Amino acid sequence: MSEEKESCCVSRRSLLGSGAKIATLTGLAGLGGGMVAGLGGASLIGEARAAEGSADVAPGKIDEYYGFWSGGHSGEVRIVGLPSMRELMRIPVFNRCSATGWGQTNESLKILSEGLTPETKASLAKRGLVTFDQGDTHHPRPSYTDGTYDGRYLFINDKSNTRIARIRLDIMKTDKVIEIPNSHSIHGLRNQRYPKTGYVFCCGEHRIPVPNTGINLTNPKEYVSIYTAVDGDTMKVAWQVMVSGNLDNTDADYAGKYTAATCYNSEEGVTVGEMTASPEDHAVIFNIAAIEAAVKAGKAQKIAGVDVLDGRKAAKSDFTRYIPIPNSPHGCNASPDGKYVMLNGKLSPTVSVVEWAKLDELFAGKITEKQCIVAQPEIGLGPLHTTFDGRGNAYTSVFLDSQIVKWNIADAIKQRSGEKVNPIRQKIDVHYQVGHTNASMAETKEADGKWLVALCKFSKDRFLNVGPLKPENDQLIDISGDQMKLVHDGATFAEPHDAVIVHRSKIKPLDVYKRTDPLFDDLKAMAKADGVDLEADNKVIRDGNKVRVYMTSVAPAFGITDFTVKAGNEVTVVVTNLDNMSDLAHGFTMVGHGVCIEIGPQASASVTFVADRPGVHWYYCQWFCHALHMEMSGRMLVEA
Ligand code: RUQ
Ligand code: CUA
Repeated sequence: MSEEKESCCVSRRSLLGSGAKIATLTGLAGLGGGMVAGLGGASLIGEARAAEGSADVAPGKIDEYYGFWSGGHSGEVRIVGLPSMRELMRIPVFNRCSATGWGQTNESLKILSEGLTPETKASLAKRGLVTFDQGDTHHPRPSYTDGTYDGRYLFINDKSNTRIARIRLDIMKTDKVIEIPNSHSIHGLRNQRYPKTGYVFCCGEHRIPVPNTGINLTNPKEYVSIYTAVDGDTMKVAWQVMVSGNLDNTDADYAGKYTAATCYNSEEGVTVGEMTASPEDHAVIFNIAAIEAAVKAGKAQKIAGVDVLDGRKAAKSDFTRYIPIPNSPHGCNASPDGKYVMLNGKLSPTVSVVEWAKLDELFAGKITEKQCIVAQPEIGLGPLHTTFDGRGNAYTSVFLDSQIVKWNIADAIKQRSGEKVNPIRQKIDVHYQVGHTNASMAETKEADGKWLVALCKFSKDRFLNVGPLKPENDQLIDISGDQMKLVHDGATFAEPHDAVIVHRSKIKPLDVYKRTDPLFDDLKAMAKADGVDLEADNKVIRDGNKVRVYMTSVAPAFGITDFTVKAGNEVTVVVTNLDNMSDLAHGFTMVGHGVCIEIGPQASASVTFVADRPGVHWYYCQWFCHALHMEMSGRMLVEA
């Protein structure tokens, strides 16, 4: 496709191919520059045969869509190409990654620790930790400008430790992680669509006493759940609203005025029996301008340094409304025409359709909450999430029936007003117990109705038996025609809850890092204080018990091939990868020290450890970078 870039630097493949001829240590340094520019790249680029309705992307062809998959309790995000469903990359977020050193490099540890609350920091410190090494991701969502993806960021929640993270889409790496104070277990996450993101809306699911400092332990009636708006640019909490019931999922409109969130447990119980006793729960509607005005007017209390408003049912606030819907709703999905939000029934076989435009009248006191519901079609057993094709149809995942149900929104509205029409268009079996579903570009005003994924919780007999723990099954469905067609089964590991499908024209990742990236600012400052030029010098700085080793890497050699320290020294190794070509990552692994980090092309990274064992310890590059990759190594000599 014409918009695809041609790599201006040599590809890893052509480098390796020509490696035998040029693999002399002396001749290699020159490869870092533009000497062999123009080789490779272009022939690898082609177009997926998606237009034919085939999910077959031939070898050497590339996909039309990026899929961003949550990794569930693996704590990561995965990039999947569509329609091939090939897993392209994993982005470590809340997890500790052995391959890249995420959670081990000084740079990642700073990102993972700086946004934690003082209480969490103190608690971790007692265990000798600076951060958690685990997370439970559910809802990856890219940033928007004017109702469509702008390619800046992807945000994701960690339900297990009440955090959210931001991933930079230019380098596909996590750059910010914050814990949400006053809240407990962030589940639903969606972004402001208009004018831009803007706010990242986060649902604190479980109800707790606020502040959660030991008060009201046994008095659940005093617990609250908290809806948080984070400023996606600064990654600071903008405001919070206390809510009745357990917040589940949320979504924003296309006008920047309202968000909605589904809540279960309006009973405010603590056991399953108590939580499901009432046939009715609710969705909460948040009026953004009214919330901002209330904060400005000083109506919020400051708790943990954050403005917290009381939007609970009994408070009868002018910025929240409670729309009654059947028991235990789950998914909350805004339609790409900007008109509706679908509240998925879960325990009820229905989806309740709320019209955003009615909310003006609701807040003006002209209509009731129930009058905002314009349709309530019966979909099947266990409707969880709904997605869209941009042609007026909705697709709802039904967990108990193991189906994706296609239905027409306009017909569902007609049916509600008494007309004899059947909004259901087709039901297709999926395998099995589907959770989330999402279609290509469906969460933008550019929904294009080509592909849909059904993220099934069970795979049972669909794959080779791999033991008692089975993979999930992410299925691809072609929705471009009248009838949905199942075209692919994809085994995945624990546990993609949700995924978004983004056209490749929306994202422009880099091939190599920019040396001006703020990511390297700390290392540059440290090097400067040590009188070291990060991009040129290979130097060992001794500072009392601390040793800082600055080295460059150019395939296939480190700039320092041996350094000597004293047993007990705290060693910081800083590696700057001077190779300036696509796909030429190096690594730094220190044998016997649990150290293994990635250094991408033109990146710097550092790791700190104690060298407490006298002897010879080899370090090596673990990223296969060259015909002489095995030789890319050096020795740390530790004196007794
Ligand atoms: S939500 S299906 Cu987080 Cu449905 Cu998992
Ligand atoms: Cu550098 Cu392998």
